[in-house]
Amino acid sequence: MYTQALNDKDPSPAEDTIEDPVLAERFQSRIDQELRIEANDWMPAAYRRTLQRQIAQHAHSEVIGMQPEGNWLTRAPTLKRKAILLAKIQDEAGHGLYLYSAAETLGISREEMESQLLTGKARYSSIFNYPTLNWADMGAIGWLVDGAAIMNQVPLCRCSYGPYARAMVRVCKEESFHQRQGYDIMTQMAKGTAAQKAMAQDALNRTWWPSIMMFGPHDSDSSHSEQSMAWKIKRFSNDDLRQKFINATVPQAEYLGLTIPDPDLKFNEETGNWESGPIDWDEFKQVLAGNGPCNHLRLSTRQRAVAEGEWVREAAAAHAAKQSARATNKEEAA
Ligand code: FAQ
Repeated sequence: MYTQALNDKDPSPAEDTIEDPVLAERFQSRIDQELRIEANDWMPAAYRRTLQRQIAQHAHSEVIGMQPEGNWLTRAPTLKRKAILLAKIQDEAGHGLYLYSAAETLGISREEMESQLLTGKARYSSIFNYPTLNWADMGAIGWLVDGAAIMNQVPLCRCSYGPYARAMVRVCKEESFHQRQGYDIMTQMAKGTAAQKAMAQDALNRTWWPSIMMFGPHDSDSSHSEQSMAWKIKRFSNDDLRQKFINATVPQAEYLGLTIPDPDLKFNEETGNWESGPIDWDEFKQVLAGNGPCNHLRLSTRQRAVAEGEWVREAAAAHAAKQSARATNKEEAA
């Protein structure tokens, strides 16, 4: 058993900075055989760091990602839409929690990850630094943002790291519901009055390019892809996933009678791909550098929420301590 053999030699995550070539070879062979790596298995320090970074970034995205939609909760057009949107946002919070838990199995604490987010050290998905200006944005987020997230995350269910892969199974099921609810909003609006259709088109115009950027830089500029693919953390490259997303989405826009805001978009008969026009990577870089339209708002809102929730966490901890002391007293008295 590889797991046992690896663990016998190096049971402690702290020791994995010593890169024993035999262990490294066995580790890669395990991956090549499509065997999962589990929390207690030996792993190269760089594999651990890559996963800590990616899973934490993913968790932060789910948590920060609640804000653009939360903005419309009080203004949902019907009670039914409000209930659906609320459930969706709560799902995103849940995804953040599974993902923080998955990252914790790699030896990083929730507090450390939170501190990295609150101090601006950690990244979260660029898409959440854009504003939500009309109700149709709720449709566009579900359709495009959750749609892009599913395209990226279904392969993560086969990620080589077990706790991440398993967390992704439920996340993907829920994202699938999110995508459908978004497309349902878009359908209603695109097939509604002229004003509603214009709102749907406006939401598509603003959300399209940021959604395309969610997949990350072109493969040629992606610093982590090659290694992450060799480790089977990533199963497809950024560009491959982006292309799959565009191919899936163009017919959906056509069905809605909406126009994708890309004058250069064209179908290549030979490859069967919808080829996009040039992506504005300067905009992407600006957003990653903290200069997107809502970076400051998203971070300050999160910082405020954490500060204002301090008393709740203190009260919960005090209550738990009281319950535990009572249980101990009862045991001693018995
Ligand atoms: N935004 O070498 P690569 C969701 C960074 S969840 C910000 O290609 P990698 C659900 C990257 O970190 C959405 N930063 O990196 C929802 C790296 O920075 P570093 C989140 C980005 O990791 C829906 C640098 O650029 N999903 O939407 C972005 O191999 C609705 C070089 O890039 C995940 O996190 C970006 N878009 O590939 C919630 C999925 N792209 O560390 C609420 C898991 C790249 O060198 C409402 N993550 N960067 O400073 C992944 O699959 C990967 O991490 C990628 C990036 C594909 C995002």
